[in-house]
Amino acid sequence: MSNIPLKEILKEKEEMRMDYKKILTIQDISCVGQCSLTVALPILSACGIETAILPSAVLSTHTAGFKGYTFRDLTDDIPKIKDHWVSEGIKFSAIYTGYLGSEKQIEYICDIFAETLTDDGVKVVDPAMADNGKLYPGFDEAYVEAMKKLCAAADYVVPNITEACFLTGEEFKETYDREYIDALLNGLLKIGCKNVILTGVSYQEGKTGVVVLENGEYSYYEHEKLPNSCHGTGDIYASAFVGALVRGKDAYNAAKIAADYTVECIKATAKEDNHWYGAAFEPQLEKLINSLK
Ligand code: PXL
Repeated sequence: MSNIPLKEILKEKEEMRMDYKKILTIQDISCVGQCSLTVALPILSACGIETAILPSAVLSTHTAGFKGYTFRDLTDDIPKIKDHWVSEGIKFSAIYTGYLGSEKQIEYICDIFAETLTDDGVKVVDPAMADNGKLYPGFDEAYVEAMKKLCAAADYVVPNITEACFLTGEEFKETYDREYIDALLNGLLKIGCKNVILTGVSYQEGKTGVVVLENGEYSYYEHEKLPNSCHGTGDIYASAFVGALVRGKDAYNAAKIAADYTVECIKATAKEDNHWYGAAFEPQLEKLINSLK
C-alpha cells in the first residue's frame, strides 16, 4: 500500500484535471495539400491537447496551385452540430478558427464561441483569407467585413501582413518600417482586436519574424528568412502557436516556439523534390514536442 495520504493523491488528480485541455478547431478539410485541418489536428494532438474538429468545408485539395478542386460547403451543418454539442453539455477550453467556407459561417462561429466555451476559455482567430497582397480565390470584400467581426470577438488574432491590410484598409507594402507595422497594429486594435500575433514581419534583409502585441505591449521575435517559402506555413504557424499557448506558454514564447518550428518545417521541405503544395511538417513534430518540455 502506498503511504501517500489520500488527500495528496486527490489534490494531484484535481490539478491534472485542471491541466487537461480540450480544444475545438474550425477550418476546412483540404483532403490533399497539407493545410488547415490536416495540419491543425496533428499539431495540436502532438502538443498533448485533446482536439475536436468542425470542418467548414471539404475540398479535394487546397485552392493554391491545384486546378479543378471540388468544394463542399458545410455551412448548414454547423448550427446542427453546435446544437447537439450544447445538448450534450460539451465545452471547450479553447476554440481556434482558420480558413472558413462562407460569411454565414462566421455568424455561426460567434454562437459557438458564446455557447461552447468554458468561462475562462480562449478564442484564437487566424483570419486565413489572403497572402502576398491578394485574397485567396473565392473571398471578397463582404467576407473581409465579416472576418473583422470574428477578429473583434477573439482573444488573439494571428494575421499575416496581407490579412492585416485587408482587415484595416492599409495599403499592402513589401518593404516598410516600424511606423507601418504600428499603423497595422493600431488599425487592428481599432476594429476591436485584443491581442495580435502578426506574422512575416521583416525589418531587414535575410531576416523575418513575428510581432506580438499582448495587453498593449509590443515585442518582436526575429529569425532567419529562408530562400524558399511553402504553402500552408500560416496554418502550421497558427496551430503551433495555439498548441503552445494552450499548453500554458505566454503569447511571446508561444509565438517564438511556433516560429522556430515553422522554420524547421520550411528547411526540411527544401530538401524534398517537387514538394510545392505544402510543408513537410510531420517529420519535425518531435522538435515541437521537445520545445514544449
Ligand atoms: O492555408 C490556408 C488555406 C486553407 N484552406 C484552403 C486554402 C488555403 C490557402 O490557399 O486554399 C482550402
